[in-house]
Amino acid sequence: MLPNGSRFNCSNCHVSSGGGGARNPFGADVLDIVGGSSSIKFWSPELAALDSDGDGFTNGQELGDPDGDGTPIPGASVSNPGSATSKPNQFPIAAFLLPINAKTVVQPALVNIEASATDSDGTIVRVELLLGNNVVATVTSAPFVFKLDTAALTPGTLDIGVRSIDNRNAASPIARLALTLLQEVRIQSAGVVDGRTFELAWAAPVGTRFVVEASANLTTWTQVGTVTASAEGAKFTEVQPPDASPRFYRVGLPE
Ligand SMILES: [Ca+2]
Ligand SMILES: [Ca+2]
Repeated sequence: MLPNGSRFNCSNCHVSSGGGGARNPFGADVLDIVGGSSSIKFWSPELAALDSDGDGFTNGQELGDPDGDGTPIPGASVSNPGSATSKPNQFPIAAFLLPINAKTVVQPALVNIEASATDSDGTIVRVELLLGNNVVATVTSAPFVFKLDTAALTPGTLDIGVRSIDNRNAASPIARLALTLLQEVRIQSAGVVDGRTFELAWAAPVGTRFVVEASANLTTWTQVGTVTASAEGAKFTEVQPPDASPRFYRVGLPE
């Protein structure tokens, strides 16, 4: 006669879990409204709108049918409408602890991701890392830190999510962020093209910005230019002084 009534059975209306005898506050309201018979269908929007036990949640919220139409919300948290100590589970929340180390990363980078998770009426039992809708990693205690290995992922936009699960197995909404994953930079050509101009070319998505650095000793690096990739790819050129000594170049993303 009640939505999700089997969760608490006789205890929905009676002090004794075996039924009969004294009524709890919800049972008293049932008695007021329908005269007390549990053999007729007595659940109603009127009964759903009351907070019989005074715990701050309506009877409808407690039984997972807020509007009282008799059709409960699938998966809703169910608590006892006649006991002020039994309350609907509050959903946990989860969020990214920003900033993560970059918005754009190059394979095979490890991306550090940390999440925060709280549950106002219980405890967090795990936090999940999602790629799209797939759970790819789980951490069961704080700090909720993940290292996302990008080596085997497909370059493009990564849809990264985190969600938490509480001690009553309720899942938070998923917090999401987008991360751009670029394929590892592969130099396509490097050399002096006209006797004095050094030219370096590599493939990259249009619009991607790179920093080019040079070093004489592979220890100390100096930025020598920035490049934004066009439809033809990315190209860096630098005119060498006549007495230039050999030096190394490297390409990366801006800090
Ligand atoms: Ca209650
Ligand atoms: Ca909770």
